[in-house]
Parts: sequence; C-alpha cells; structure tokens
Amino acid sequence: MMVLYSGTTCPFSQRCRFVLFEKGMDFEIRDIDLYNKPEDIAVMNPYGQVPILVERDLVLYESNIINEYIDERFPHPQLMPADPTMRARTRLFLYNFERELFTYVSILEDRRQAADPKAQDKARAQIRDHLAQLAPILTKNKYMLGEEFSMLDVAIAPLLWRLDHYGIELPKSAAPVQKYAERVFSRPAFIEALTPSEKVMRR
Ligand SMILES: N[C@@H](CCC(=O)N[C@@H](CS)C(=O)NCC(=O)O)C(=O)O
Repeated sequence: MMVLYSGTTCPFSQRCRFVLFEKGMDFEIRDIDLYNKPEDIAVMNPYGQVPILVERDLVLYESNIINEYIDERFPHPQLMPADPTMRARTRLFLYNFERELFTYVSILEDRRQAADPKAQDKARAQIRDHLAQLAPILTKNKYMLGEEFSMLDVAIAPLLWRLDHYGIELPKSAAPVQKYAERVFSRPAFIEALTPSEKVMRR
C-alpha cells in the first residue's frame, strides 16, 4: 500500500492527496508536523520536505514526480495525456507553473520569509499577474487542456484554493480563472482530499 507523508496545510502535499483520491485506490496519509518534523523525513528526502510517497522499497519526493508515478501505477482515470506530444506539452506547462507560480508560493509558505514583507508582496504580485494571463485559455476551455481534467488542474488547484489565504486578489479580467477554480473545487476527490486546516482557508 502507498503511504503519503503530507503536511496538513502544504499546497504541494495537497496535489498528491488530490491525485490519490481521484484514483480511488487504497492508500494511507500520514500527517507530518512541519514545525516538529520527525527525523525520518530527512532520511527519506535529503531536502527535508513533504510530500513523500513510500511504496515498499520505493521512496519518492517532489509532488509532480510523485503524481506522475501514481498516474502510471493506477492509470484510471488517466491524468497525463496519452499522446506523446500532449504529454510533453503538459510537462512543459508543469515546469512553467513551478517557475512562474510555485516559486512564489514557496516564498509565501516559508516562515523565514514572513519577516520580509517586500519579498512577500512581490510574490503576491507575480502570482496575481501570471494567473490573470491564464484567463484567455480558461475562457475557451473547461479545464487547462480542454474538456479533460488533467495533471495541470491538479498542480494549480492548491494555489487557487489559497488565494484569499495568501491575500491575493485577482483582477476582474481574471473572472474565467475564478469560474474554472470553482469547477475544480467541486470535484468529489478535491473535497475529500482537503484537510480540516485547508477547509477553513476559504470562505
Ligand atoms: N517542490 C516541492 C516543494 C515541497 C515543499 O515546499 N514542502 C514544504 C511544505 S509546503 C516543506 O516540507 N517544508 C518544510 C521544510 O522545508 O523544512 C514539491 O513539489 O514537493
């Protein structure tokens, strides 16, 4: 059985919880106190971070790597596109999300950065502007890639869920992004994957 070491407020862990619930297989989630991390976290991940997935002798970290493994191990419903060209495009998008959005999410999540309001304001502005740029895609599409829910929707959902929590207000032009977010939030797996601490992040 797969075991996921997860932070109850961690957006990266939320991605993996979301995929596990989408797949509907057997798994165990172990909540890790990030203020008081057990020693075995550093043994399993040299960077000392969650999420970490363990299955027998396989130990994985990095949310997108974990999610691709779960997707290949349990192919239904498939979250990476089957077509190699679309798969490659999806990976490129995932990479861009990390560079353009989640670098800044990490700044907002990092307790040490809380003392640097300038860095935090810059992070909020970068996230706001980049999300607003996604509006034209989401005006046409139900999900990021079109009609089908995919790994891209999984990757971005924890950020969209935390916008109020991070103090980020999207411009009116980003209304299609908000509508898209509601579509993702209404998926049963998304709701099941929320921890009690995440449930209260959004009014
Ligand atoms: N790039 C990593 C980021 C994981 C990450 O930043 N995890 C944070 C919690 S949200 C963490 O474990 N922080 C504890 C620490 O760095 O000491 C991923 O996608 O999994």
